[in-house]
Amino acid sequence: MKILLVSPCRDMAAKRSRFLMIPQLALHLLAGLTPPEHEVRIVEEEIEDINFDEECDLVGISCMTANAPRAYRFAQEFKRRGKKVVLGGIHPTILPDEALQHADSVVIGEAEGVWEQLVEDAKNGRLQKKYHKSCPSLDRYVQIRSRRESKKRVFDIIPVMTTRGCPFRCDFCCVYNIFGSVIRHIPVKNVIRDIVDSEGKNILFLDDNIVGDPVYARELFTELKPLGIKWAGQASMSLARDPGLMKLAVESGCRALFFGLESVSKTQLLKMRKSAKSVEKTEEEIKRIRDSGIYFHPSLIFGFDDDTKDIFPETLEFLERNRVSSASLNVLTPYPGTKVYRQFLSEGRLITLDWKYYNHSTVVFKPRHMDPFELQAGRIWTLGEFVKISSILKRLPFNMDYPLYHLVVNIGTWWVYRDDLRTFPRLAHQLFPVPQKDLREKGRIKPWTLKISDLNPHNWVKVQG
Ligand code: B12
Repeated sequence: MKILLVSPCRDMAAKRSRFLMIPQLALHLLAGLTPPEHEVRIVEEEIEDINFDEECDLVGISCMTANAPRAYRFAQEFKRRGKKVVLGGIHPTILPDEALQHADSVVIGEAEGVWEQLVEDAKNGRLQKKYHKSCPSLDRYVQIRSRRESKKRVFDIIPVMTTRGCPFRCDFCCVYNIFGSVIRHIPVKNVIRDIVDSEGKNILFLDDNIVGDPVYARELFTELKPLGIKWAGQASMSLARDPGLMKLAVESGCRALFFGLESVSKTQLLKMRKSAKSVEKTEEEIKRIRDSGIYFHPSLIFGFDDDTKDIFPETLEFLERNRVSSASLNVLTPYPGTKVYRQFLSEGRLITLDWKYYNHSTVVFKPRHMDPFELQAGRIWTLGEFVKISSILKRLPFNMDYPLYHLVVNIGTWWVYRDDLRTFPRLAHQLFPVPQKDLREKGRIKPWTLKISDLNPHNWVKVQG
């Protein structure tokens, strides 16, 4: 059989350059799991257009929530041309019946333990509607040859996942729906073999928390040391409380870590089921991580029920005070399958069920202490203030270990901000028509002359008064 594996982008406007693209690990894993008698081709829409007439017998499409509508359209196009289509990934796992309205079959959860059977069934014309194996073993070594064959990207970053499952059941996160809440590992020897086989020198670990199991992390970092690679990943702040492990991480090639800090609000930090003690403690931990030589990139979320408009200047102050070089500034997104989704649905607070807006940067619900327009504007305002030349330069002397990276990443964020500011009036018109109308009537917001000062939360009282 000829199998085509596809990953759609969110929308064509969200298409990034090949320059920045990281290969989609799920598709390469599927290729590795496929018995050798079948021919597999991978198409990542970010770097190659989809040809619906391409000759193939089975199409596998991977999607998250934000790109599910596009994945569904693709599935229908392929089906119309007589191809069998299977959907997989986080969104079809959470809403398999919705996905089945567009495809012949759905894989719920991980592909390991079901993909070979599915391919065999497709070959014999008896594809089942749903395939699922809960928490499959990850002990088998899956050789991923396609990673080297796929089109080279400029940075040539190799994605690797060493663990699955997350014990923190954060109200806003849906990861446990797919990987469960018990941490499972790929044996260290297989991870090392995979990295060596990939011939990559820049590794991106996709684990939700690379130090989630410190015993495993210690073994992994020790084995990584002789490879001479550089790596980045995601970790929890608990790393700062284990200096030995942090040192080992640096020695094994760790250069940058992404931390889900989530909020700088004291109430919110303490409320979340994470190990945070106080904002001051968190700041000490940030310093320790940075002093060890690891680039610190926090991810923050605006729009929790305790957040007022003060959260925006508070976050900006926090980032500048701690001389943070870069940060992901997101809005709370009630992904299906999460506790916040169920809460907002039952409280009638969801503004839209169009999944394309469920992307971490668009407000799709009514916040408790702001209106949706204000939350959307506040995020863009914070982003804009953070990437102002004065702020970039103020933070530069404290990021002199990587001055060029600091500048490049901030300029990149400035482009994101500029795009968000440009699309804001259209988005506001589509999603929050009432407040925008109010504001327009008051002569404050003219979409064609929108300026960052219009989004300043300090001006909102004036705007509404
Ligand atoms: C790496 C990553 C990214 C990378 C993707 C790079 C790349 N090319 O792969 C980048 C940084 C670009 C990214 C972007 C985004 N991401 Co992201 N990302 C992740 C992360 C950390 C790992 C994903 C991964 O590769 N896992 C490893 C593979 C092996 O697992 P997997 O994809 O789930 O695949 C397995 C199964 O799902 C299944 N499977 C998957 N696809 C298919 C297809 C078929 C046919 C079959 C049979 C099976 C199958 O088999 C695989 C093996 O078992 C996850 C968190 C997580 N723990 O998964 C978040 C996550 C997937 N991302 C998320 C989000 C929200 C986003 C963004 C919207 C964020 C933003 N602000 O823009 C964007 C959207 C990108 C887009 N497509 O438009 C959310 C998704 C939530 C949701 N319900 O949709 C997650 C879960 C993070 C979170 N905790 O909220 N992301």
